[in-house]
Amino acid sequence: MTRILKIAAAQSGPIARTESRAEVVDRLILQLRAAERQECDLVVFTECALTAFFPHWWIESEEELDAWFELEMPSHSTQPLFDEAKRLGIAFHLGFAELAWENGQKRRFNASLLVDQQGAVIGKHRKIHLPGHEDHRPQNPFQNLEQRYFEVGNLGFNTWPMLGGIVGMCICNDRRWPETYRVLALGGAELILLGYNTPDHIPEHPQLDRHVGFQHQLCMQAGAYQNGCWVVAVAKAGVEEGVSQIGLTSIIAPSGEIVAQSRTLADELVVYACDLDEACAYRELFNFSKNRQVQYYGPIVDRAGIELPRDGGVVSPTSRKVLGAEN
Ligand code: CDT
Repeated sequence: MTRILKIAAAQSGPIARTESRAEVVDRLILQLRAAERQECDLVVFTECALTAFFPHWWIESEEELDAWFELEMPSHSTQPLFDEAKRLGIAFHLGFAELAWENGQKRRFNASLLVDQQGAVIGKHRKIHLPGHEDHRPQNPFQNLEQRYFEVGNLGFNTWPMLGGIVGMCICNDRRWPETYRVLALGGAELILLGYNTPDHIPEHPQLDRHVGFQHQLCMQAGAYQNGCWVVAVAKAGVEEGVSQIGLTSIIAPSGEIVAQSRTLADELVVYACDLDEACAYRELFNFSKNRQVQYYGPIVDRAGIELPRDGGVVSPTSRKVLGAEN
């Protein structure tokens, strides 16, 4: 039995601040239908796919902030997307800002859902690596206030059986951390889905701007190869409310090769028939259970920061400062 999944990475162009959920859902439904015409099994939408990316703005009013979040999923305005996907028999991935009540407490997460071909929600991820800052930086051309508006996800990195394979999710900045891919791969992930909003300018480090596209690809290509899995990464692209974001929506094979990529900064479907069994050779070569030497990996989970060597000479004060060491 072949395990070839036809996947549509549904890149989103900019969403205006004034665009309603219903208008955005109409755009997503058009992409679903285009994917169905190409006989796709799965459509992957981006991070916070239902609105403009509001963490780029300083928002003080709690009421105004709440309005950017979804209180339920599906909701009145997103139900048509779920209905249409079910009617077409297409599974999908959708990123959204989640407002949850847990133990009587209001909580905000940057989340994504996995919905099967029957329209049932089978998985949820809450973004774990939140980029940006909490403080107001009005001197910057735009901000990234994810650390102010979202909590660190409390669900971990999970995987789910779907469409004959094992699927994992992460969100945007999660893709830059090798731990993400390895934990998902240890959960059996053969296919990792993610959406992202990545500006092409880093206000605090403009000297890095020329690497933004390269580093976006680098981390995912390495993650795919080192963990023997497919990665499907979907952008919110183009100039949104004055913030210019990269496109480069990519489908990456377990070889680490980018096999399909977007060519525009607008709504665009990137389609590829992904053979999940292409991962077999890499899984066999690395053979985790035989060759991983977990007795030497302790520091990865025992501590977050850097511990300097105690033997063999004096650590320079510059190294100490640059590394932000804990000892
Ligand atoms: N949304 C999100 O996580 N964006 C961040 C911006 C970081 S700037 C290099 C990202 O990792 O793409």
